Order: sequence, then structure tokens, then C-alpha cells
Amino acid sequence: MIDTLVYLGLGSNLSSPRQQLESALSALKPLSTDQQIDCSSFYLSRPLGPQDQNDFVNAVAAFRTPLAPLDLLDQLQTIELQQGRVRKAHRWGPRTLDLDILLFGDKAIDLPRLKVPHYHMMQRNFVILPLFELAPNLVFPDGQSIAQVVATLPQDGIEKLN
Ligand code: ROI
Repeated sequence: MIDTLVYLGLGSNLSSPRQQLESALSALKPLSTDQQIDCSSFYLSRPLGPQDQNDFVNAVAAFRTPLAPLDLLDQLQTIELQQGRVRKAHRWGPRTLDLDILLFGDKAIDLPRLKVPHYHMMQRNFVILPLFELAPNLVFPDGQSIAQVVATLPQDGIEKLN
């Protein structure tokens, strides 16, 4: 079977965020070739954007999937909706669950619905630090190593949860 290693960013700051991430990890299993999902530690991070919202719980998951990119995106959006995601008027507000495709094998994707590598991920320590924990030797499609990207980012406003 042709399958692809994908990395997803997970985030929540509403309705028991840790539980939201645990539920999401269960819901992702059927999308995986071998029912196996690797996940980083959970991290508590200060909100990027408006500060009058709760801290986020963030993590990065990795698995192999037989799905094509847009089919995976459809499945992720279904899981977000099943877990009570409401698309709000303002862009950077609180959310029960965000599932973002960060990397899809070594593909670069530029479609209206999907840009991979995920845009802005290189500037977000709540994405890069859990990704670094999971895949310390990762090299991005543009040839940059994850260690190089980590070195450019502030390490404050984020802590690993146990
Ligand atoms: N801030 C943090 N810390 N973590 C997120 O996952 C996150 N997601 C978002 C916005 C609202 C931009 N801020 C975030 O969508």
C-alpha cells in the first residue's frame, strides 16, 4: 500500500483541552495505516492572538495514512466538528479543537483549502517544540533542519505538561 507519513498540530483552549486532545488521538486512529498514532507530550502555551482567552494545550501527532491530502483534511474537519468546533467570526478566537496538517510526507501543497508545510508553523513555538520532541532529526522540504528552526524561536510562554 502507498501511504504517507504525516504530522499534525493539535490545539485546544475550551471544554477540557487535554481531554479534547485525547479524544482527537482516538478519533485519528482509523485514519492511520496501522492504527498507530505517535504523539508528543502535551504543552501548555500562552495564546497567540487576543490575550483575553485561556491558555492552549498543544501537541503534535505523527502517523502513516493511505489517504490523499484533501481526503485527510475532510476527515480532520469532521473530527473537529464532532468535537464541537464552531467557526467563529473572529479568526484568532478560542476553539475546542484545531487539527492542522503540518507536513504531508515531503510534499509541498498550495491549494485554496490546504497549504503544506502549514503556513506560520516556523514562527510558532507551540508547533515547533512538540514537533522537535517527536522528530528531532526532521528536515523540512526546503532543506532546513528542525534544530535550526528551534534555535530561532523564543522558548518562553510554553511549558511541557506531565
Ligand atoms: N495560540 C496557541 N498558543 N496555540 C494555538 O494552538 C493557537 N491556535 C490559534 C490561535 C488563536 C492563533 N492562537 C493559538 O488558532
